[in-house]
Amino acid sequence: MNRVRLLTVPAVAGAALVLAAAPALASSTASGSAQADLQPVPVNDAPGVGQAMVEVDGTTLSFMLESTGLLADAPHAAHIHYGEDSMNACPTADADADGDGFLTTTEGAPAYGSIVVSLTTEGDTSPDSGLAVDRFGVGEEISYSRGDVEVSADVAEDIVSGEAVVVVHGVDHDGDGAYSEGERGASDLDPSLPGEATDPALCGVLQASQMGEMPAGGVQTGEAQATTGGVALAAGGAVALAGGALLLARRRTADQA
Ligand SMILES: [Cu+2]
Repeated sequence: MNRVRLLTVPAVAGAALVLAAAPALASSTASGSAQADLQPVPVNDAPGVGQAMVEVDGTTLSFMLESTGLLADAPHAAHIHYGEDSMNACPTADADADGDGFLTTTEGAPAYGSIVVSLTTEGDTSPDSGLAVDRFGVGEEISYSRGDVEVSADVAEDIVSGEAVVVVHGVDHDGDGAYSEGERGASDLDPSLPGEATDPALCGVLQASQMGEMPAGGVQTGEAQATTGGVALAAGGAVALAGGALLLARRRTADQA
């Protein structure tokens, strides 16, 4: 990389070039894509898996969310979480601080932070819609996407930098086929809802793909960087394909069970 930088110094030495490159760099800082492999949250052990993909273009975001195996006929709230002081990670079993055998959304917050985007199927996507249970995916097989989600520049940056986390909620702890208070009790987020409706089921860190780190002005820095960009693109494509195949394989297993 040092060698590349040395080679490009003469290219950006001209003031005109620097001025021309500035707007392109500014608009590309929060652009890129990220994907999350959604796995069951420890302790809650919901029987499901999923995948999320997010594309960021400035402050506009598009996303795709898929999950399979969660409680049938029940809404599954889903969000992008982030916290400045959080671990930017999914919780481990230690997060069940009180050891009651239920890992609540609040207990997971030190790992993944709070809601920054509500991944609703329509309408508002702000944290205000975090529990808008009539606007999330429903049931065992969930798959939807949106392309018109406006976020702040900070949130866009957090996603592109690979620090945001996708969480899908709703766990039928007692296996009675519905969200019920039972032993789990009321939700820590909204006492009018059973805790089962809001407990985190699936979680995955939104890993930024190399593809998103290729600056729009990269062409000006010469052939060396263009080659690197090509390799990164190929790698990103392979990851996406592998993720899709994995999900399909799991789905088949679930169908057979
Ligand atoms: Cu959430």
